[in-house]
Amino acid sequence: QNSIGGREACLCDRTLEKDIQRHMRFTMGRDPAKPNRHACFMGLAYSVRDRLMDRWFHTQRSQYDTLAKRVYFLSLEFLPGRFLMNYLISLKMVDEARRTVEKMGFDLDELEEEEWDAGLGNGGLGRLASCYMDSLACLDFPGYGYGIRYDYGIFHQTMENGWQREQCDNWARKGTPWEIRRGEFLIPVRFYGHTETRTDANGRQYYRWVDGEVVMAMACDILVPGYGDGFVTNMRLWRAQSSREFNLDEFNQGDYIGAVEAKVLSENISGVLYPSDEMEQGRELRLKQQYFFVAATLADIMRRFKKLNRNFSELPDFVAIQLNDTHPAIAIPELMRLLMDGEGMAWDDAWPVCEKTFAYTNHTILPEALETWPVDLIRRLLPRHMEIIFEINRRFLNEVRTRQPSDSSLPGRVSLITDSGQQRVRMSHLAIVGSHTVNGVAELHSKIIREDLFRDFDTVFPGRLANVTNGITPRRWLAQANPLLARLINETIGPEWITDLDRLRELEPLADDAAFRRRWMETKRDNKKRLARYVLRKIGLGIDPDTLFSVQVKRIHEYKRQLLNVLHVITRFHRIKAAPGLPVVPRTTIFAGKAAPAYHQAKLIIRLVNAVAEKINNDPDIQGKLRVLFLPNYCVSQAEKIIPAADLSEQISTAGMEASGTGNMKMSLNGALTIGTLDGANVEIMEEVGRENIFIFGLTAGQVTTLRNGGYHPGTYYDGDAELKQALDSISRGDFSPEDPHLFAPVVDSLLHQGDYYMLLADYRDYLTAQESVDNAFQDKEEWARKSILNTARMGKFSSDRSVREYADRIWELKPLPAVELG
Ligand code: DL6
Repeated sequence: QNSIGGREACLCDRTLEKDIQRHMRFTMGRDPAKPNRHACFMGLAYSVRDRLMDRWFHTQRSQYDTLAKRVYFLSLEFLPGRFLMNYLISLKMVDEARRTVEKMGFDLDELEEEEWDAGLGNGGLGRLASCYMDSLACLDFPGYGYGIRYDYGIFHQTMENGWQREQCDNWARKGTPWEIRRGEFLIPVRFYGHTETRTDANGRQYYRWVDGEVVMAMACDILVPGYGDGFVTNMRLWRAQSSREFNLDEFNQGDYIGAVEAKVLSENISGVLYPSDEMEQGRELRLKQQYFFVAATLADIMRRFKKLNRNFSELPDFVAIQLNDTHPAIAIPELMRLLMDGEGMAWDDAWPVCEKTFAYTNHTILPEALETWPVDLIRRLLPRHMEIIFEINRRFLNEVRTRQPSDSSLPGRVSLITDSGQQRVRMSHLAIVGSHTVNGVAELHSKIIREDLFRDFDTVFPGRLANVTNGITPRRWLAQANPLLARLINETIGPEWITDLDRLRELEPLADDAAFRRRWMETKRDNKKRLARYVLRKIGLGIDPDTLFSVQVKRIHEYKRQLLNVLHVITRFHRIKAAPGLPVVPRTTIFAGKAAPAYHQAKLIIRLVNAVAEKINNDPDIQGKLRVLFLPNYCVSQAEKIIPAADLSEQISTAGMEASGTGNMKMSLNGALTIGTLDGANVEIMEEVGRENIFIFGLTAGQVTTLRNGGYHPGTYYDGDAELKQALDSISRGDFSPEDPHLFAPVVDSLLHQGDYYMLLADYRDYLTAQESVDNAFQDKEEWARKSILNTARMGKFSSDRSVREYADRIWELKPLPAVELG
């Protein structure tokens, strides 16, 4: 029986097979007598989606009927990956679907591969947003996600001669069965133009934003189901549409092509996701994207609120808006504009409404990733918003001067506008001033925010800066990605962990049970075999599941220090070459991740990984002892294959730089042991799993600062460490690029001659020592299995359910609203 939460009005007497065939015939226009794999996938996808529709209507209706407060999660990025398995798991329909498609001649795992990932995000920030959507739905919290329905998601990465190449990710080219396009539901969004003052009937002056160009935002909805109940929430993504089919003036003057071009140009707004995980300083289109989705979203929220017939001062009782980083921060002046210019509120009444409605999450302290926009650009694109931002700043700085008269430089430090050189708006300051709560994403990160990055705001707004440690959804990152381990756990302690991850603690005693340890490690080995088959298929390289799989998968960035891992690999290589007869613990070192297309140093690091892999994998002395590989096109569905197979999770960023990390949580949940610095959420992972079950090395965040301030000299480490010198010299000499010996000179230069900002050389020796501890631990199979089980058992804290509950209690003041059983 595929129905949960009651009978489905639209499906009461249908079987899944009949539904698939009906969709093949009537939705896909395919002859069900000659089904192909894609048609079967689409038929299954539509049939599964059908089963959520009534639950969705029902969830929406009950929220509306009870006047529930809702949270609106605004994010320029969501990274859901694939939907099919997620829907099947939440409907508890996996077995039924498998049997049904088998009967029709297909294999469910192969059908799953038909689906193109929805890669509408760059990495951690977007994936976190998707985990939070899953938890909102599973915990029955009334809420919506809002974002952009990009035509092209994060680029498809291929390798050409070891270099990253980017290809367009036309993810919805074959049609996507998951989205419901609301072609009739369009919201106008204005750009450019100018403001005017007018006077109303009572003689009061008000502002109007007029002229310019109007683009329409079309709603595309994607359902987000809870787990095993009737709750289904919504992710509403906006797509740009031209406001008119043709510009009639140009058309009538005979410029048909010009008219069509203008139409196409305005639709570019939702064309492509910016592929950098940092900010796009100067790009007008990026700012347009931000305002486009914010304006459409707030119009939608206001439309819904107005149906309640309440006073606008009550908005925060019904609406909480979470800003996922500063990308949607323009929502603050937009809400002020709507309340004042649209609804006639006075500033003093509108501002507290804004402050009580918004909360902001900071996801990075890297200076280059903190958004600022030129005042001139905002003024041209959004003239009314620039006026409002100036007024917010004027009032805020007056308050600051009154409250802290003795600190004359404080206003300059906290101002929303930079005044050195070109004036720019600091979006983080705007977001802090306009929100009631600002949170970091791990304890250490939030401490750095409070004590360093935003310390002035901690004085100006005591108590505003908070922490909510990130989390990951156990549905995708264990139940879906690792069905073998999930089955073993279910058989052992039951399935309650899926919605209550703390229940994994019940596995702890089993760490001492030899039979269980054996089954645990057999499961890991099966997952490693599955990954080995995938690697062979993708890059033609054979890897041995009995070696230690060390995994570093994440965006390629200097602060994440993939290069430190490479230096370690090169040293291992040199050691084996120097003493080929000595026994070693055989390893497979796996890298994957995308570099921002304009980030040349990161792309050179990918090239280096490939070059090192080429040399090592082809050296006869090294066979069976060390393998290195770079898997192209890291994405959610690939992560689902890699993570369950990891023995060792490499989380080796410079301390103080990784806000949280979430790959660290995913791997530990899947029984990998972490080698890491005391950075981001690694600190809390260590606290949970126990210092003896993790390999910690390197400088602490405090030591990094002290060393940097006291004068850091990478050359001393180079001169004082023969193995480090040998590794760097071998790169400089061209050992890994004999055809172009200077190819990697910029990599070595960054360490030896440009200050080694990320302090790889300072951490190198300690990292190598920690890797030796890993080797020793891995040789003791029983002990390793114990540690692996304890890692999984102690990951309860890192469920996104816990994170979302904290947001709901402490920030949104939101109560769950379970959907009533369908009758
Ligand atoms: O909070 C999600 C994720 C963290 O886990 C990572 O540590 C952090 O690097 C990432 N931040 C970004 C930065 N983007 N912006 N702005 O992706 O957020």
